[in-house]
Amino acid sequence: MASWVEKALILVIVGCLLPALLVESRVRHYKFNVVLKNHTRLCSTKQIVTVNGKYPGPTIVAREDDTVLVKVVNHVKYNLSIHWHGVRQIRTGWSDGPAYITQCPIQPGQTYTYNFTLTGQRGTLFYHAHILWLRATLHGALIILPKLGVPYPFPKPHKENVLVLGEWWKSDVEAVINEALKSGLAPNVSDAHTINGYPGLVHKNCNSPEMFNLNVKPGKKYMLRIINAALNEELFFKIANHHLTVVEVDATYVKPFKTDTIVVSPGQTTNVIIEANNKAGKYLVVVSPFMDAPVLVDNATGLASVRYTTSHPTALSTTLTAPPPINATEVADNFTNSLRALNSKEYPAKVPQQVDHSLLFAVGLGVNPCKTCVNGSRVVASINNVTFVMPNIALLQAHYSNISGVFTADFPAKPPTPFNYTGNQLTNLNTTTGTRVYKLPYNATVQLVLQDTAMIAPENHPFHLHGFNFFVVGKGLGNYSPKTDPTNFNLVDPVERNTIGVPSGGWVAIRFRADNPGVWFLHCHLEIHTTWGLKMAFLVENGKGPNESLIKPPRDIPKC
Ligand SMILES: *[C@@H]1O[C@H](CO)[C@@H](O)[C@H](O)[C@H]1NC(C)=O
Ligand SMILES: *[C@@H]1O[C@H](CO)[C@@H](O)[C@H](O)[C@H]1NC(C)=O
Ligand SMILES: *[C@@H]1O[C@H](CO)[C@@H](O)[C@H](O)[C@H]1NC(C)=O
Ligand SMILES: *[C@@H]1O[C@H](CO)[C@@H](O)[C@H](O)[C@H]1NC(C)=O
Ligand SMILES: *[C@@H]1O[C@H](CO)[C@@H](O)[C@H](O)[C@H]1NC(C)=O
Ligand SMILES: *[C@@H]1O[C@H](CO)[C@@H](O)[C@H](O)[C@H]1NC(C)=O
Ligand SMILES: *[C@@H]1O[C@H](CO)[C@@H](O)[C@H](O)[C@H]1NC(C)=O
Ligand SMILES: *[C@@H]1O[C@H](CO)[C@@H](O)[C@H](O)[C@H]1NC(C)=O
Ligand SMILES: *[C@@H]1O[C@H](CO)[C@@H](O)[C@H](O)[C@H]1NC(C)=O
Ligand SMILES: *[C@@H]1O[C@H](CO)[C@@H](O)[C@H](O)[C@H]1NC(C)=O
Ligand SMILES: *[C@@H]1O[C@H](CO)[C@@H](O)[C@H](O)[C@H]1NC(C)=O
Ligand SMILES: *[C@@H]1O[C@H](CO)[C@@H](O)[C@H](O)[C@H]1NC(C)=O
Ligand SMILES: [Cu+2]
Repeated sequence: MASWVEKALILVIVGCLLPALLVESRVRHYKFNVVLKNHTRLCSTKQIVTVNGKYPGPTIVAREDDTVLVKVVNHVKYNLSIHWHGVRQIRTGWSDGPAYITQCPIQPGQTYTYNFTLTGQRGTLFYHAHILWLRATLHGALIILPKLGVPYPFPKPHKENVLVLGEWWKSDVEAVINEALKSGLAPNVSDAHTINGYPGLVHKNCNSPEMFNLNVKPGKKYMLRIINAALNEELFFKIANHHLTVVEVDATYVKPFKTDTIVVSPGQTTNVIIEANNKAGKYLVVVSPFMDAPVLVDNATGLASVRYTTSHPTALSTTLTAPPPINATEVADNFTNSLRALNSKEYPAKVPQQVDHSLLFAVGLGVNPCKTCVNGSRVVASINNVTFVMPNIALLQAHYSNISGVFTADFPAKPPTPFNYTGNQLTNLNTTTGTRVYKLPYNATVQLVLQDTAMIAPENHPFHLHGFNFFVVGKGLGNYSPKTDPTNFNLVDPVERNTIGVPSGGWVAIRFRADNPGVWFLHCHLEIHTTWGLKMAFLVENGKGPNESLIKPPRDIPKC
């Protein structure tokens, strides 16, 4: 034990060194000029919305405990907001980003500085626009390194690479969604899947040489930070002749395991380690959609390569691999069922063992009347029969300033009328509309069962919760049984993440502690489903303790 004199001495020394060595480096400044950029892919040029002219956008790199300041300047004609996907934003909901939930949009010509601290998290996350369909091209990686001097809980790889998976439309994405909203039907699917912005070799009658190559040195290990930034498609990812050792998902460590194929939903991230232990050559990387429901998707395979660097760079032969079939549920399940929290002494899985609020949300599609639409009706989506309507004032602002009439705090805890959720339900397809939130006291524990419905068709919905990580304690097919299913829950080392796929025709159970005051969006991360209303918000009240309240809004917070 150090005496008080020693402690005082240490404080003085540290106090002198910190400003120079640590404190300065702990605030990371970024400037995001959001601009239109002419971009050519698939042999056609169009204007896309980008950060600093880049697609994908620049990578943010920071350490755990750092504060990140991103000054966003809107130079485009669209309203804008940016979400730091997976960042907990403890007490800083003002910097979370979903438009009309935590902030009003940054209007053309305006500026807003996001200001958040990376507390208790390390790994790969990403940022993306959270308004309209702008996130199709406005997205990029957000890497949180461990604190200085803290190692990874696995051997340090030789190098690290970011692989951002995306979707490319030849048309303007806003035209695509506007056309769909007008007709009431599903939007056009994308024309290509991209890897770091490139679709790969020959594509849909366009002989384009553009492809991302990952150069590796024989014998070395590489960590790939894989991000699904696609709008509407879950993706398989695979590399010819290379095992993937999975070490982290959604910026939480997992018990490492080997697999050939991973599946990543929009909003999810996965870190894998590969070893360059093959003979010199090029190895194909394939990215292809996973869809186990009768829903039309873009079936084009995105291609990249892992390229061994050799002293003779010519004539490397390429080893091919085929992606899994589009409906390979078994392959997807194999991967997701293998995920377990690391649950070590340093990184314990703090799974809530008791539940204060037990919620059952039926999630799926519906059909509502629409006089001007093609069929006289439009496809919608709902949670517990509520199709969420976006307010005109951000919910967080309405909550903080006690503005009434913006939302009601009566979101149903369970479906208003229970039914055979996964049966052939072809009646009662219409829904109610409303801006309803579910209120939670500070520090309450929540168990939320997300139950898919077969309304129109069952489908896998990747659900994303803002402001929290949650534990995935159980999942199953058919209808959730509150009597028998909880006996099989994993309350020891369930995977911890921020986005989880509700199985097609099944359910998933998650648990979290409401230890972050604010208004937090919960929504399907298939952008079309969010657009159709598959979303709601939790309102978490302030606690009584000194660090348990939402901070006051920044001075430059945009106004509606
Ligand atoms: C970018 O594209 C727009 C129309 O798509 C065109 O008017 C403009 O000239 C292009 N700019 C450049 C620098 O190529
Ligand atoms: C960022 O937010 C913190 C409070 O969370 C505040 O102390 C700090 O001044 C802010 N920085 C800027 C540049 O606004
Ligand atoms: C959607 O696809 C249809 C059929 O291919 C095409 O006619 C239409 O122009 C497309 N819409 C957009 C916005 O690209
Ligand atoms: C994708 O779907 C189209 C239309 O259904 C089909 O013609 C094509 O062969 C499919 N491509 C692949 C790679 O499966
Ligand atoms: C996947 O689709 C193919 C072609 O439609 C079909 O033959 C096969 O049975 C399907 N597999 C599964 C597991 O549903
Ligand atoms: C599931 O994983 C096991 C072990 O990794 C493997 O042997 C099996 O082939 C996999 N099955 C599928 C369908 O991928
Ligand atoms: C709506 O119209 C489309 C195109 O005309 C048709 O394919 C579809 O079956 C219709 N859907 C419903 C629910 O009526
Ligand atoms: C629900 O619907 C499914 C599919 O039609 C059926 O197999 C199942 O028996 C139904 N369950 C109940 C409880 O009615
Ligand atoms: C949803 O609400 C609408 C409007 O009240 C009603 O017609 C419909 O039956 C409800 N559907 C379900 C599944 O509860
Ligand atoms: C729901 O649908 C039923 C029958 O199709 C119709 O009578 C009722 O008016 C609809 N309700 C709403 C709120 O659209
Ligand atoms: C939150 O609740 C847990 C019990 O569920 C308790 O142990 C803990 O002290 C509480 N934390 C705060 C900050 O109230
Ligand atoms: C941009 O946001 C403001 C504030 O909510 C709103 O008044 C305006 O209509 C929006 N502009 C567009 C083009 O949607
Ligand atoms: Cu969905």
